[in-house]
Amino acid sequence: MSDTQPTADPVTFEYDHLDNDVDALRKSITNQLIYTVGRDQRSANSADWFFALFHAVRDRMMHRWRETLATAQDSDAKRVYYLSMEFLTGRALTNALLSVGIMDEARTACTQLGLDFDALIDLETDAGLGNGGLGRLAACFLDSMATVGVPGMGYGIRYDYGMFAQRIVHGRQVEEPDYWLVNGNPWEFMRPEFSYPVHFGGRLVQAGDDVRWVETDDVVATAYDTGVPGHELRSVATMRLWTARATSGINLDAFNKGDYMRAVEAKNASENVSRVLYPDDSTDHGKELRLRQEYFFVSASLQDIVRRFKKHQGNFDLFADRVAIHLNDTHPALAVPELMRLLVDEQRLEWDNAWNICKKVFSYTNHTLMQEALETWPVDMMGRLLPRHLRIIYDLNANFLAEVHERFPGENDLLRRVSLIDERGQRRVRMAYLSVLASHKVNGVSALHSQLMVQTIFADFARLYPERFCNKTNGITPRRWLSQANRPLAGLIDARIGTDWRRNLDELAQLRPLATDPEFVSAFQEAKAQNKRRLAERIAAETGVIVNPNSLFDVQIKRMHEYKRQLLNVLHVVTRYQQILARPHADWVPRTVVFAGKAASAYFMAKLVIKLINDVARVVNHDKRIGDKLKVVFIPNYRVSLAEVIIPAADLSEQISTAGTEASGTGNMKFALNGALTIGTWDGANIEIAENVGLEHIFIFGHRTEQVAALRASGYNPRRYYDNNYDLKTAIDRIAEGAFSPEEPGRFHDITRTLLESDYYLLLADYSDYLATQHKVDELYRNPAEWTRHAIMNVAGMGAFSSDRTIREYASEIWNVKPLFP
Ligand code: 26V
Repeated sequence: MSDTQPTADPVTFEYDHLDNDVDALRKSITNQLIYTVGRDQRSANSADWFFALFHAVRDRMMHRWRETLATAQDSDAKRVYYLSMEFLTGRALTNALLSVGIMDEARTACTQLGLDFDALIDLETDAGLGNGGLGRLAACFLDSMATVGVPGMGYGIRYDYGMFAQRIVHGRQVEEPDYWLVNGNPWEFMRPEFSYPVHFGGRLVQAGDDVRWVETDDVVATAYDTGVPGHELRSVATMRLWTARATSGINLDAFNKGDYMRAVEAKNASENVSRVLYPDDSTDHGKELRLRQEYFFVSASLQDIVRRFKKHQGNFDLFADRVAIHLNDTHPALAVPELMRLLVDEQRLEWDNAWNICKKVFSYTNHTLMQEALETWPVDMMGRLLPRHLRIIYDLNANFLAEVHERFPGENDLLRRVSLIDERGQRRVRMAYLSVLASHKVNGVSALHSQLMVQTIFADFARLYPERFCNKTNGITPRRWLSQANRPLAGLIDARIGTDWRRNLDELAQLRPLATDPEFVSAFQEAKAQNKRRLAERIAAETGVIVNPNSLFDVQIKRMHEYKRQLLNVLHVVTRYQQILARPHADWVPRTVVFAGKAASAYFMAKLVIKLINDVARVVNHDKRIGDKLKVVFIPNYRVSLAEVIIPAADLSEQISTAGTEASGTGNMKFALNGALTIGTWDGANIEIAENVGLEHIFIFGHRTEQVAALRASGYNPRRYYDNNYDLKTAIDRIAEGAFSPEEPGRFHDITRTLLESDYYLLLADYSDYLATQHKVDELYRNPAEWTRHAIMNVAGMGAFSSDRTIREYASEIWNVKPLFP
């Protein structure tokens, strides 16, 4: 049964075999083992039991999923379609267990069956269909849409290979393919009835005003649906991911000529479009396969949206009342010309009418100001691959530039600057400008970022269309990032203020008076200690390094990027190492500095920093003179499920990007919600975290955005800092001399040279304040009650950073949709 076929006789559900008590669950699990997995108790291995458990849980979501779809269908409500190249959902089982509310029952049922429940849970592979923040945000948003009851759907790509797995070999990153589907994905439903042809190449034939796109190479997109359960199963959102299939099973022409192998190869090639996630979020490489991916999923999604609309409504005047399409960054920006193509070429609407519909339907979120990550596509590539879309973009551009010319006659440079086509050098299509032009709302992801966005990359557009620009500060789902990841703290909070905070995070404010309650403080400390012991065990298992669970856990986990300044953290570590050696008997606060994060495979500097961290770790950790006073670990293969273990154990959260570079950050929110104190710059959402938890409960340091600009404008000279700061000079010199790479002293020359000769991200300028602030961190840590008071005040102040709040704001101020299940 599809989600659009009303049945004559409504199906009534038989719930009796889906009770949530232990007996019913145990029965379900064993039935699933036999009937779905095809094993019996005698032959089953733990993977078989995992799938059996999974299906037993999934069954208990199905009725709500069907009800969610039916309610949305019956209500004629406007729906949100969230288009995203990435959904970094991680694991689904624990989340589902908590959402259905059968965690304890499932554990008992498994124990009764003689199974190790925690080991089973640990068998699940992460769905790593994203690079980092942007993809994880999309996953939190689906969780919140399901919880808040915003009728919506996420559309993306079902990559065969997700984010690569990272191994560390001799201190260096080695990438391995992540074939996450190898054992099957028990969570998804293939929907072959929702398959659409996607065209590439070919040429245009013009007949009067009519343009036909002919002789195309086609691929078929087939839908796979995954249910995303909201809190207490209030509703279940749908994530629909597309996979590529060759149109005809094989190339018939080659087949008929008797060349069987070539026939099958062609089929393989066209299916490559959904093969692999691009693992680089730092530079726009303009690779053709990436453009194909973008168009592939956008075209399938839009055809699906138009089909669903037409099923219930023939009249496109109502399209914008029923449909909101959100562009998660510019990666789905081809949705704009694609909707124009569908409306004009296929549905035969007038151009102006179609364009007015587009402008009401689309909205767009910008996630980065980094010039090198802003997408542009060579005009000739787009013309070859998507001639119809290039033509549409040209026509839109001509109309747009005419409008600008009329409003600002004589400003010819303005026309050149805002054109959808960058005419400097090789001509390129500017995807961000296309997205802004088509969207009724464009948002940034933190207050600072949204402000900088209209002052820098979109300054001209903000002058043309000031009413379009707004801010929607990011958020995170408290279900995964507190309830699920931090059972000890969640349990403690439940005992004091009840359980409602899971869907109303503002309730955490009730913890404020408990920040000095000795009983609560010590229970809070015990929860943290428990999480730290768990992480210490994990570190020992993964790296062989033994860390002291009583040391201060200082954590920086995120993608490796120069602007995020992991290297500044390393400079602090090296300085601390030197200082401990100089004064071994001083009263040092023991620290464990934890790093994790992946580098894009071609990002030389980021990879060299990983090597540096590992080299420093090797030297420091083996230095007998240091002992417990300092340990450094790099935990390999950072991913969602690993973050769920690391974050609850952190004392200190490193959010140290150069001011003005981190659009928002969401890791910063996860740490603060779990009772870590932040050491951070005045950047992204750090600022709003500071404002919400209180400036006295956070460690802010470094140059602010205006000061960064001023410093650069005055001709920044990193040598000045190096020459004038003994500790800084020593740290850099030690690295440069090969103190951490005696077998190859020049190994980090590229790092030290860049620091001294350009230092674009101003590490040297922020070093001394960073060190002074780290000193304050030590001093506070010596006073556990005071430290914990600050930590509790952080948790208590994080209400505003629930992604439920973010989604409600998008719903009312951008999408204009009302929750269906209020
Ligand atoms: C960029 C690119 C560049 C072109 C090719 C492929 C590709 C893939 C992903 C990206 C993503 C870069 C943008 C991004 O992830 N931004 C992050 O978004 C988070 C959610 O809004 C935010 O918290 C982070 O601060 C921001 O860096």
